[in-house]
Amino acid sequence: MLPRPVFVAASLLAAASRVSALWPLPQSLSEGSSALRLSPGFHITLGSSLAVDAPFDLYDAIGRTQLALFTDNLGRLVVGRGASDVDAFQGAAYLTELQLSLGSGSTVNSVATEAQKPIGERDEAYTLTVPANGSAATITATSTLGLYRGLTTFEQLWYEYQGTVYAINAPVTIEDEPAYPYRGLLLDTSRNYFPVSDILRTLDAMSLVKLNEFHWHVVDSQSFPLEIPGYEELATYGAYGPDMVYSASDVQTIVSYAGARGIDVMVEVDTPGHTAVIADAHPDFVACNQARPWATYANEPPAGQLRFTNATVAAWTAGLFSALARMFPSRLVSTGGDEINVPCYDADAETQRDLNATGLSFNDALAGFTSQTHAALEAAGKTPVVWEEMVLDYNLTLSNETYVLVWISSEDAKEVADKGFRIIQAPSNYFYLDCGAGGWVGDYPAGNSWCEPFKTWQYAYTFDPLANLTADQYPLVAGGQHNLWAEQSGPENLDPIVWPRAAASAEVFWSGAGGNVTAALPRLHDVSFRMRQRGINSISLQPLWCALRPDECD
Ligand code: CP6
Repeated sequence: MLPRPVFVAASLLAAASRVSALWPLPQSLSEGSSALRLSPGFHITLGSSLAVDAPFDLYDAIGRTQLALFTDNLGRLVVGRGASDVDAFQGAAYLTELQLSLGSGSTVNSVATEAQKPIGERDEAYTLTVPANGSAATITATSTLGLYRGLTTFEQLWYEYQGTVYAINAPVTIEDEPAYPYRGLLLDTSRNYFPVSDILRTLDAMSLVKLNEFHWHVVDSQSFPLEIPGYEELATYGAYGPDMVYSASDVQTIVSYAGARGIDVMVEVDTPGHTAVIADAHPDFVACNQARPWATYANEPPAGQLRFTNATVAAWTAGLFSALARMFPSRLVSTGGDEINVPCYDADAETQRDLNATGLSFNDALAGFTSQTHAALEAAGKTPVVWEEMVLDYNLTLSNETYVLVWISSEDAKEVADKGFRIIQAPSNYFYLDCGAGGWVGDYPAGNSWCEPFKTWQYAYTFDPLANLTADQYPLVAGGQHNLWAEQSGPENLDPIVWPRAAASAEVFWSGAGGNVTAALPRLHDVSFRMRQRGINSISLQPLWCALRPDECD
């Protein structure tokens, strides 16, 4: 007998009936039990501090919010699809105005400019009030980014039933800011290509749950779909095809679409491993290019890694990072550094000749290469980001400003913190979204795959960002991210494999903790339904029957 699936208990739904389905949960929330209707003439206004010079992307966000409120058509799921609320909202007051204002003395920047600030300087705090009597609702903040986050929360207060858009929890007061400044999602666009429209839709979904960093793992060993000014040959020879390239103008589209939604774009060119594709344009730059058996020289086919011991290669790579730095306004750029295959370099006569000629150890040569690429980034005003092996396996002396992505295991954060580095939590045992098909050529040995166990949203939701750290190390944790490696993903399964699972880390890192999955589930249903209303194919987590008849679905 298979175990019977467990759906939401009616008692829990009843208990949750007056709780708004906000996601992520705000730091502080007070709500009443009065109904409020959104007036058909509802409009969003700007307080005096913004009236003169509100940035275009804030106007744009206001327009999107106004539209979404009347077009999302989200029936109330937490207490059924609205029918039980009808009595409440008959005769309720109408809300006609939401006023946005910035605190006095705040600088008026675009939302994008605020979102692209260094980690720790991003001001996402806001206060939202919705009176019960129909007088104006307010969002106040000290940055346009805070106002933008407030708009996102405001949208989540409203439901629709038979043409009436209503809330049932007025008056509402929310004071909110993120627990962690970095809340990301990694997308790998090398193993399989994703059209720009898929990336834009992913950015929409991210912003609905207040994620603020798109970690774009744009290239890898399999394909090089990025056109970099001065380095165009990489995409010319390395993309899967001419129609599978992100042009410089595509990058601008993605960066500004993200910025307008409060999201920074951190690009990664993984080095010196994961670079086989560079051989298509520069065969001399790559060791053990497509060597076989590939499993000896790489974790996935094809084998091939940059000859980092070669001075020409190192200078060329530093130049590539300088060019990359000019394409992206973010202060963060990742130089990668994961999964270096040492047998590949051991077998490469050129690398061995370089090491002999310079007298450098493997680690010292790698340190020299990395300091050259990092110096190029620092000269461009960027802060480098690396995968954990750079500091744990190779013990490179990097600037303490460097952010280290912990991925192999959540257990490794402690060691990174002990070395004094700042941490981005991206552990495979909680936050890896890949593996839809349960096995591919890269699973070696077959059946012993990283796909197991499947990482449920429930498990991700129990992640403790501060586990094993001492209190004085807590400030080193910048935040964290879900990751979609795309060996088994493409446009066809992008949304369902990411959403709503990635909402779990969004709440962990905004609210500071996840934890109780049973209490979270009704809110996550709303996340998923709202995403679908916006064209994101977020999956169902229970039969619709349970949403229609919550009292009977236990
Ligand atoms: N590609 C790159 C990958 C992975 C990493 N880097 C990866 C490794 C192990 C698992 C999943 C993905 N496919 N460039 C590791 C950061 Cl389980």
